[in-house]
Amino acid sequence: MSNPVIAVLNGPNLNMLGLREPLVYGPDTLEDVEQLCMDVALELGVAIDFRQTNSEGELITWVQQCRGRAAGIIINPAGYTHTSIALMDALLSADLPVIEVHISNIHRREEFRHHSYVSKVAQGVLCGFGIRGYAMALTAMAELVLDQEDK
Ligand code: CA2
Repeated sequence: MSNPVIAVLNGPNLNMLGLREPLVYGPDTLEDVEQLCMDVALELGVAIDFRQTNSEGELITWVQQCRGRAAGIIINPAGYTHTSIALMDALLSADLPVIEVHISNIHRREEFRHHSYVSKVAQGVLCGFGIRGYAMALTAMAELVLDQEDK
């Protein structure tokens, strides 16, 4: 059988990683994050579909398209984390395991970043580990989806 596909979806402004605010988000670019995910996925025996968009609608369309195509969703919803009931609804109806990732520790930052709509529908949340959080999420997701395949 072919390797299960894990969607790694990134929300608005994450295309600016490494280009601005290195003190908050670190020096790595989104390309570095994608390379890290590809390396880890290869080791784990999963495939990844890595994307970034600045549009809420496009992010929601991608989540909808995961149903039947992907085995799980890793998402850094960026600013939509704290605002988007529509994204939460889409994740819920995708009926797939969801892991939420944030590069920074959102709970050490401004009050408005402390609440996440996405956490309500996520299996787990990783925040504050920098871009390593993506690798950790992939490891956790691979365990979930490969376990599921055995059943
Ligand atoms: O810590 C994270 O990963 C966040 O999801 C990043 C979002 C922020 O709104 C969330 O509260 C936490 C912001 C992404 C913007 O990333 C930039 C990176 C470099 C320069 C400018 C923005």
